[in-house]
Amino acid sequence: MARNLAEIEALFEQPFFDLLYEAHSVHRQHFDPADIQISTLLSIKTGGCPEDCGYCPQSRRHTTGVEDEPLLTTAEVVEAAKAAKARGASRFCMGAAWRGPKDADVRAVAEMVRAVSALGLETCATLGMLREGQAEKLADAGLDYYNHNIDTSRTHYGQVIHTREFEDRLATLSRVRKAGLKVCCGGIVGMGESRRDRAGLIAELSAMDPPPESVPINLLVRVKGTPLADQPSLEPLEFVRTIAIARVCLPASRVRLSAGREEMSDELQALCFFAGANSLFAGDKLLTTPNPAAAADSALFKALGLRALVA
Ligand code: SAM
Ligand code: DTB
Ligand code: SF4
Repeated sequence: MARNLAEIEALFEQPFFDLLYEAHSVHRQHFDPADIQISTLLSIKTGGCPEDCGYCPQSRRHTTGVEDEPLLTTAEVVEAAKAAKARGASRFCMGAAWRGPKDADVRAVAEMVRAVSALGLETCATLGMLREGQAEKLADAGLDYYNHNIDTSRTHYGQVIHTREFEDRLATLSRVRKAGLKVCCGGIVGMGESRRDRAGLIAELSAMDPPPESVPINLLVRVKGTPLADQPSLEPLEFVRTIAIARVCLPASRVRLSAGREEMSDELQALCFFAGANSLFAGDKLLTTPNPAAAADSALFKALGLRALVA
C-alpha cells in the first residue's frame, strides 16, 4: 500500500523492534523468508561516462582509476552468464556506463539479451536513459527487467547529480513500463542524505503504480576520487531500518541488499534479511568494486538456512 512521506517518517521513528516485527510479519505474508533471489552483475561497458553522479567511479569527470573500455562482445557476456548460472544466479544484470544507449548500442545489447535468455537466466539491463522506442526493442529481444534507480529523494537528487534531473529518471521508468518490462528501481543510502530523504526515496518508490518488482537498496561504496569518497558511514541500524521500511511499504517487491555488503558483518546482513531483504548481488565484483566472495556467501546462507531461488 502506498504510504505518504509523513507516514514513512513515522515508521522511521518507531522503536527498532516494533519496526522489525512489523517488517518481518509483512515479509512472511508475501514470501518464504528462506528464499533469496540471486542476481549477478556484469559491466558490459565500463567507464568513461559523461554523467557526473557523485557516487560513481565510472564518471569520466572523476579520477578513480576506472578506464574507459569498449563494449564487451556477446561471446564474453555469454561466458560470464554461464559462470553466474553455475554459481546459482537466477538473474543476470548487464550494466553500461552510458548516459543512455545509441540505437546501435540497443541492437548490440539486444543480441546479448537473446543469448543470455537462451541459457535459461532472467535478464536485466541498466543502460541509462532510454529514448522512445528503445525499451520496446529490448523487450522484443526478451529482456525481463530494466534497472533504473531514482537513487535518492527528489529533494536530495540535485546535491548528487547535476547532469540530469529526477524527472528524466521517471520518464525512462515510464517508457520501460509502457514496453511491458519489469522494473528494477531503488536507490543509494549513506550519501549524506537526511532521514527525511531516505523516507522520501521510499515514498517515491511506493507511489509508483505498479511499484517496482525489484528494489535495490545500495549502501554507498565510497570510492576514492569520487566527490562522495569521504562521506561518514551510515549508522548500521539506520540501514536496517531503511530495509525494513522498504519491506513494509513495498510488501510484494523483492528488496535487494545491494552494493555495500563488503563492509557489512554477517550479523548486519542477517538483520537485513530478517527485516525483509530477499535478494542480493552475488559474485566477486559488482560493476567495478568488490563484493563478498562466493565462499563467504555460501557460509552465510548455510548459517541462516537460506536458499537461492531457482530461475
Ligand atoms: N549508467 C546507468 C545509470 O546510471 O542508470 C547504469 C549503470 S549505473 C552504475 C547503475 C547504478 O549503480 C546507479 O544508478 C547507482 O544506483 C549504482 N551505483 C553506482 N555507483 C555506486 C556506488 N559507489 N555505491 C552504490 N551504488 C552505486
Ligand atoms: C544497483 O542498484 N546496484 C548495482 C546495479 N543496480 C547496477 C550497481 C552497484 C554499483 C556499485 C559500484 C560499482 O561497482 O561500480
Ligand atoms: Fe554514468 Fe550511471 Fe555512473 Fe551516473 S551512475 S556516472 S550515469 S555509469
